[in-house]
Amino acid sequence: MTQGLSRVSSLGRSLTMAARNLALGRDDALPVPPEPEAGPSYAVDADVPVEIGCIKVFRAESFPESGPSPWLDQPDAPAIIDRRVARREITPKQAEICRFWVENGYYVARGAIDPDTIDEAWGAYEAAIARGDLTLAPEKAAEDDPHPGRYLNPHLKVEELDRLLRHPVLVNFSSMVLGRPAIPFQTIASHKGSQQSEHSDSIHMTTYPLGYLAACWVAMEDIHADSGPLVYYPGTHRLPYLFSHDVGISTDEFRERGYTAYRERYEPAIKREIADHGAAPHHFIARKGDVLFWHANLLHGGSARADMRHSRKALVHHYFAEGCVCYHDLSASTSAVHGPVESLPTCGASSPDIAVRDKVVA
Ligand SMILES: O=C(O)CCC(=O)C(=O)O
Ligand SMILES: [Fe+2]
Repeated sequence: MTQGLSRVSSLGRSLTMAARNLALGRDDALPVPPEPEAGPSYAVDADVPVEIGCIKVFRAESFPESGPSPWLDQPDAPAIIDRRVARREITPKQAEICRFWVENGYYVARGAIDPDTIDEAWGAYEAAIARGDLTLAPEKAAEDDPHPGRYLNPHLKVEELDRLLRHPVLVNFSSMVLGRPAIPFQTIASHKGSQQSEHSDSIHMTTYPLGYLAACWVAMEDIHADSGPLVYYPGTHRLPYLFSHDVGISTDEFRERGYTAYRERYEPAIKREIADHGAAPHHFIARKGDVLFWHANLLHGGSARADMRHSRKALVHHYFAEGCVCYHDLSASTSAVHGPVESLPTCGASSPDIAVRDKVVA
């Protein structure tokens, strides 16, 4: 085994633990979040080990093609699900959810978060804004847009949002579909529809091996159909991953032109993918407390706001799986999700070009 890589060999164990702990809906007992595994958490038991300290440019094209894929992405996932339910490692209800995930790459958990928790979290967010602890940019989508813009990682400033990010239902669901303990990474709070073009979160939050990211969108109020609901395309998680390199965005170009290059080439490429595959849009018309979970590669975005007056209050959460390498493909920088970047091993005398990623909106 190369330096910096330890075969945690935790897939089966973590999965069982996570699945056992999963609970959805108000009838289930509140589960205990899975304990993080011991050991160097940046390491990964990849089928093709890499000397992580020698990766100079954290780009998808710098990594070999490698498994293991998350258990629900494996070709025999349905059979694995059957075996696990037969062994009573997951309940029949969880098996049904997992089968749906395999096919569709998402799951809607209605009423997964109780209204008091939602109100407490959003109230604390608004209070922090009122106190001036955080300031929202206007991000006006039109002259008559009355709602403020999004805020990245408000959980770092608002304890109640941090608690929501770590809510057992969210963490345990994510752990179940990832097959490893889910590590909270990033939050985005929004008062209004993002109108963000369709994308896969994997270009913003990339893992080695691929697929070890899960996201969820929590409705913080009832969502109006004219507010620009989240739009997602069932089944698109099975399309090939598309990275910066695939659309000709070099690290130099991203440094110089930032998201302009992304808008010029990545977004149209994704729209073409959707059209070529005839993928059908679904809109998340949610009630307060409903949660949409999605796969690392499920295409989604913010639909057009038909009526600017409607707010669309939401919290998005992103989780990486423990044990994978996590980075931002566009800027080729690592994510410090598993501890300080400085703690990554270096390769002999080389000095990896590693920068802490500080601002990414997925
Ligand atoms: O809330 C939205 O409209 C999109 C959010 C999103 O794409 C994300 O957070 O990954
Ligand atoms: Fe996204």
